[in-house]
Amino acid sequence: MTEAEIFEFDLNGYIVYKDMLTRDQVGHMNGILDKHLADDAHGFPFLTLDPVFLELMALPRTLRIIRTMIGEWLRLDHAYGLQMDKLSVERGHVKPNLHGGLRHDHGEHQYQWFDGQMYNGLIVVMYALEDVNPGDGGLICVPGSHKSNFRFRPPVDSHLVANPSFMAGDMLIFTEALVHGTTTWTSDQRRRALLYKYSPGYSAWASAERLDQERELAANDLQRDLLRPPSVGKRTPIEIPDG
Ligand SMILES: O=C(O)CCC(=O)C(=O)O
Repeated sequence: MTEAEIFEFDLNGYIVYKDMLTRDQVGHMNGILDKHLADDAHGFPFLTLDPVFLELMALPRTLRIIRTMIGEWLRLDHAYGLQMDKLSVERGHVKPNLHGGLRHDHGEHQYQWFDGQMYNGLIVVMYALEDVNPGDGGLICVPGSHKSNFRFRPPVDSHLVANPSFMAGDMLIFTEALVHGTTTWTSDQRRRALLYKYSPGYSAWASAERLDQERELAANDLQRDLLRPPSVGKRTPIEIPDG
């Protein structure tokens, strides 16, 4: 991460990186998902649908960014996709909410700085597979709330709440220490995003068995390393290739 990116992430608790995926990559992933997802899919598993999704888990450029956020032992904790459209709104799949935020003990949602280095718990890497235009709804957050000293969740329509827009192929990263959630999807277009949630190697939010099937499918050492269950003793850093 550049100094400007670190400043932005520290300031807001989230950051958008443009054009992480090419149009072709987005089209390819959407094609796979179109074949597998029901019309009214909302939250969906996707990692085992095609090798391309484990490759995306191990994208070197992303790993280099989140290494700055959570350190060299980073691991994938869990992943799921989100899809929203008029049908899912009609069926009540999308319940406006804000959640997350710092915990009294920091725990797996930590956001701390020590000696010029940030320490995060669970980090969400969200790749947009469809555009999110201003005012469309979907992901909302309270910028800066990951550093708040006061436990408070404003209403979802508060002036404190942002609804970041970002385009298909872009990546948004936020810390779960940020107060965040979802608001009603208002666009005629579909929302579709892939969420990869990474943790420091010593920490787990989801149970480690949840990734057993992915461990069997891992195609190389990097993917296997990222899928290791949480531990401390003798844990080795992730080796991130160039590219
Ligand atoms: O993107 C969204 O709509 C919400 C995501 C979320 O709440 C989460 O990742 O914890």
